[in-house]
Amino acid sequence: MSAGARARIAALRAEIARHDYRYYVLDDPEIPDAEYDELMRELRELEAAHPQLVTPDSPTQRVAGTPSDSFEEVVHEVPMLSLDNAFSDEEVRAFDRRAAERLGTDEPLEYLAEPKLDGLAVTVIYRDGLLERAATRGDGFKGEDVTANVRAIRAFPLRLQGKAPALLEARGEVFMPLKGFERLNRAAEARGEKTFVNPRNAAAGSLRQLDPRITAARALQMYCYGLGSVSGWELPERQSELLEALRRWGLPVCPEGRRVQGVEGCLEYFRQMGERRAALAYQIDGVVYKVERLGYQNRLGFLARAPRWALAHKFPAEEVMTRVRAIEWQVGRTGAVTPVARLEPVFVGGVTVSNVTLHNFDEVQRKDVRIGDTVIVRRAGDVIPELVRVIETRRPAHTEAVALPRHCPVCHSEVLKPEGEAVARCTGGFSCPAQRQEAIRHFASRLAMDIEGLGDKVVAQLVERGLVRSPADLYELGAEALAALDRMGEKSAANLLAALERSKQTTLPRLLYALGIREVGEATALALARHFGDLDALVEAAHSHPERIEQVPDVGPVVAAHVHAFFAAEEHRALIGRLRDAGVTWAPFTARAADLPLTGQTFVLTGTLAGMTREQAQEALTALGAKVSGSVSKKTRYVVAGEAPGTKLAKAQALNIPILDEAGLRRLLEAHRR
Ligand code: 5U1
Repeated sequence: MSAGARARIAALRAEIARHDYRYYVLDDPEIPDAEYDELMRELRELEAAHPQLVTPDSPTQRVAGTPSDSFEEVVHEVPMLSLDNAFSDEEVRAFDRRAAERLGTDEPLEYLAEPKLDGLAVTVIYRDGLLERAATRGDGFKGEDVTANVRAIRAFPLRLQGKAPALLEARGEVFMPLKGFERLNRAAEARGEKTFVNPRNAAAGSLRQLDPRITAARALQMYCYGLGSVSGWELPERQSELLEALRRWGLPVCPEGRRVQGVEGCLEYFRQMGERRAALAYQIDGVVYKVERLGYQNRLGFLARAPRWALAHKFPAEEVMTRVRAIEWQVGRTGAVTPVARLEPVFVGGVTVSNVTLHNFDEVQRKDVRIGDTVIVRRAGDVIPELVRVIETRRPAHTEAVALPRHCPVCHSEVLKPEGEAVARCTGGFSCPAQRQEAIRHFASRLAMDIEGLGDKVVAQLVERGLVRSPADLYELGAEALAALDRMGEKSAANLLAALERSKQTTLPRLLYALGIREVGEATALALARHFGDLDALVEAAHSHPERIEQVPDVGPVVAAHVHAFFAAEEHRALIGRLRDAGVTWAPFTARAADLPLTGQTFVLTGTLAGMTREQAQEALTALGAKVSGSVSKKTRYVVAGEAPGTKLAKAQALNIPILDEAGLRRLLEAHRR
């Protein structure tokens, strides 16, 4: 093999990495695209001639392997928390006051202020300088493994520059600059394909691609703003120094970040960014302030799902005017009849809005929304759109106040609104096709029986054609009937039958949740399963000793009454019988320690939790396999801190152990419940 080829390959790789760095990190490209492409072509040819010289960090290896069928789940070692939001100067001042009080300082705090990018959060692990794994945020505790796609994005170096730590987990936002977004949509339009509604959706859609070649072809950028796990590197004293270090290792960091003094510095930065926002090459929805000193960040710790040392200050929600074309009523799984305003479509907050929920009849009356009204609609960032108010001066003549329908718009059964309740309900129960459809959708959903391939459109057809009236009917469907549905071929029908077959082996908590008992969500289903152990014991208690249901932790009289009523109904007992006959099985509920998600993890509890006793928290954790210990050590996985925490919190901060507050604990428990 020629030493010349080896040296040229090394030189080309270094040159290409340098151009990636100049383009993505410094935003200062040195050569035109055509020259860059020429370097890549030469490298590809040399590697083709000398395949033994190909290494995983070569830029030719960004897109490697074949498209996958799905994304693997990744558990985040350090949870990816979110940010608290502020919508006014006053909220920012309150945040700053709280931080200063907690720290016991009178000096103005220093902050690192930066734009809040409208993209999606990712975390990327570099081991010994090499890109090892990348994942999406997911629910903050578990995300999806998107390594193959992140490798395909040129903004991410495959190898860090200089002396990198043994382990570095960089966190940031992947986004699509506006030019790339417009180009992507123009190309989609030219091909007659669907366009993306906004750059954030385009970035998310491009990253969550099963084929990394598609990701590679999209103009994605990334800016890092923080860290997850790190080892082999002593953290600096300041947030700005941390970002500087990331940049030195070759990771892109937003160039707009500034150190600012005190809350006035923050607000001034916010005003400036507001003015510059339209001129930026990417979309932002606010700015983020972070306490600059990492020592202070540690002392402030976390509250709920967000750090106490950082705040997102959002730009005001966009408001637009439009007209109400109609007010329709939708019927949900439990018969709730919900008003929805159909609007003349308007573009607001980055999406086209043509419907908004009005929540319930009381809300319609309070806002006095009428057909034909001109209304103000608001949408901020990722928040669902809302109808703010009616402009009464623009109301056309002869409108009428909206009345609650007396009969269900779907099955024509009577609609009742109990005194004192906001929600009106269709009394049709399972005879109402809308309730039936929603009940079946719920039964099949991921956290319930998890029947893959039984999406909304399939369920709607099954109900409309009268093939399925009760969830038990699902298990009697044949391949022919399924294959005859719209957009369902033999292959999909066979897949759905296999998914139905797989779903028959389930767990008691899933089954209880799937039954759709009113007010019985996933957590209550788990509590009921844990308390009664098997379904017969629960049914027996519901019949003969309803008071026993109230003894289940977190179950009050209202939920207990719903459980009682559910199992008292003959049709529900028949449903359970039919499910059993169809071969649906669930083991009695016993915690098997070895299989549990938190096995091997030690938690320490300190302070008082508002919504649960220490015993309940301990029980919930141990049920998931965790150990709960009385003292903090290096081996502690999390410290759960309630109000008025003791010295354990300080010790955890000194040891850099992640701290969860009550909401964080709840989210962790939810994420791991099965
Ligand atoms: N710019 C920026 N965005 N952002 C989002 N910084 C930042 N920091 C975040 C998040 C969720 O979280 C850390 C403070 C934990």
